[in-house]
Amino acid sequence: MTDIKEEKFLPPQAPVIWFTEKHTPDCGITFRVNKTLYSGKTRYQRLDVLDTPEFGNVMLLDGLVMLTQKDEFVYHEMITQIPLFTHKNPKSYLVIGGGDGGTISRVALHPEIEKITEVEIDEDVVKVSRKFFPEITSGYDDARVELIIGDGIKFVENSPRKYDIVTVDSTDPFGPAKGLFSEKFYRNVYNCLSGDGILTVQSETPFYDIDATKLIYENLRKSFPIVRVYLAFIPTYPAGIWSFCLASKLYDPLADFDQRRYMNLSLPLKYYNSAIHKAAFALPTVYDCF
Ligand code: AG3
Repeated sequence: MTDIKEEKFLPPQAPVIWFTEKHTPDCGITFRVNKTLYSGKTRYQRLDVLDTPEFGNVMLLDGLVMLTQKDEFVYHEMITQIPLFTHKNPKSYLVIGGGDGGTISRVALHPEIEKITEVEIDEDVVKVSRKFFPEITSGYDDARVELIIGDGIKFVENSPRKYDIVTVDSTDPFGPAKGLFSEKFYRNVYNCLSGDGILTVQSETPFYDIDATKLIYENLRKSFPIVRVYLAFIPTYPAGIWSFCLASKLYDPLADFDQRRYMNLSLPLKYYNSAIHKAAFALPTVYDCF
């Protein structure tokens, strides 16, 4: 029998700090924290950046995990590459929200995109992200990107321009983002899209509360003829399984997947590929309501 090593029981050198986001009243996710890098209150929300040993820098909005350096690529690739490789000839892209830059940076990988517009309500999210997440905010330096600090809800009410793809990269459907999930907002987005346009939105985890995802899906169905739910594995979001909705006027994400363009471009992606494009739309039996 080996001796139990005494060092194991010595007190640690530095205080051990842990952060927990509760996903339900009865469970959550916990990170050990090296240091708090930023804490502040913006005009709209509380904003924190934590340095963690397992996930790198972690951004919280109102105490909820928005992204981590280690797994942000899954969300940002899946919300952008699925519509980009479904649309036949995408040239213009509108992002509502997405102040951390992860979404526009993945859109900017595409040479066929001529113009990327981002409408973010909270300028502080952009500034803090540029400082603490430099590798995902590089898109802001791309000449095709235009950043508008403003309210996405109002923007789509009055936009004279049409876009080939719109992505709503928002927080959860309460607080400042609530209006970004309504039937009326989706109708306005529909009107901002060109005749063969596509919208993608993040639609929460179906695992704890399927009704949240269902409501988003049903609100989209009121305006769009084609709405498909797809899933991705995101370790730091509630339940680790996350849903997105693709709403489309014409293209079907499976029938119209442009695999040839995907192969030809050979972009530096880490999660998305041809097999994932198709597999992401396969849903577990309990979610067959979509
Ligand atoms: N937006 C969706 C994050 C939702 C996470 N919810 C939570 N942790 N309760 C992410 C923004 C990334 N650009």
